[in-house]
Amino acid sequence: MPASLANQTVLITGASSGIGAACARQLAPTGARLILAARRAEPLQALTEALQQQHSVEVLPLVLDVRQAEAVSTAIAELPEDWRAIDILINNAGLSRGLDKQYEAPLDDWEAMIDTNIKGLLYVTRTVVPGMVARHHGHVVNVGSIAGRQTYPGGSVYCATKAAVRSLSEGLKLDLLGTPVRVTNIDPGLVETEFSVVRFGGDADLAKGVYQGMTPLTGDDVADVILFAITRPAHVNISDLLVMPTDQSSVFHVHRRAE
Ligand code: NDP
Ligand code: 8X3
Repeated sequence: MPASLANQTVLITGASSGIGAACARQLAPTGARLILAARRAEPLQALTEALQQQHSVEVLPLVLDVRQAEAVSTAIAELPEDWRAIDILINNAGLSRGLDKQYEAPLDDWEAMIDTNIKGLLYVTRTVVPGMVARHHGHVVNVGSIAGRQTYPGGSVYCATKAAVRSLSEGLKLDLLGTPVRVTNIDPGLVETEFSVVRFGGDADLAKGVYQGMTPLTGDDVADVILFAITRPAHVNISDLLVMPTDQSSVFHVHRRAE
């Protein structure tokens, strides 16, 4: 039987769109209390209001750039007192920038991906997990990618950041052994969100082409799996999950129908 999420405080990073927003929508009817973090205030506010109208859910929007170590620790330390005991952390904020060759890519793109996907995830983890250990209760979900398991041309730095997420999940689970705090790593294949629009600097046509002729996952498909992982009984740790579209079997194998 799924464990109840009632009164569990859940921090979702990258909640302003895609997988993070889908997690928020699916968690809203469960009785969980939601802290929705991202850099853009407007979509966070819109989601907060929509969820509050549709469900009797407590939601706290938190404008936060996970790349800023000090801002992360201050933001968590300064949460209203009854929001500070975070039970579930969904480390989902992340991005890719460009598809340039490793020997040609703009350095700024590397900095953005490494600072967000690796260092940002670490800053949030470092801030939140000590409280979980002290309270003998908690669950960390890290969103990696199939790109962390297989490298594709032009993707080497993004892929490396997601391989790092995988190592960090493994390392956190090892370091938490002997505590009841759980760690789940989830690696999705192609998911149609704002991800490719961000990767291609706002070029929506280029982004659309990534999913052309195939049926990608949706943010909701991934949120579904995350909800499964966080509702297992306390003695069950779903450590590692790969979730792929039926139309995709590896980063190199995507079945596309003529349109
Ligand atoms: P989206 O672009 O739709 O969402 C990314 C989220 O991350 C946004 O809410 C964005 O919010 C947030 N974000 C980015 N940078 C920062 C930052 N510095 N501080 C705080 N929040 C930030 O893409 P997805 O939903 O697809 O991506 C979510 C995660 O899933 C990422 O880690 C991605 O790598 C991973 N993933 C995606 C796949 C895909 O095919 N889409 C497949 C496998 C994994 P804002 O801009 O408001 O800060
Ligand atoms: C996102 C999936 O294959 O576009 O992590 O890198 S992929």
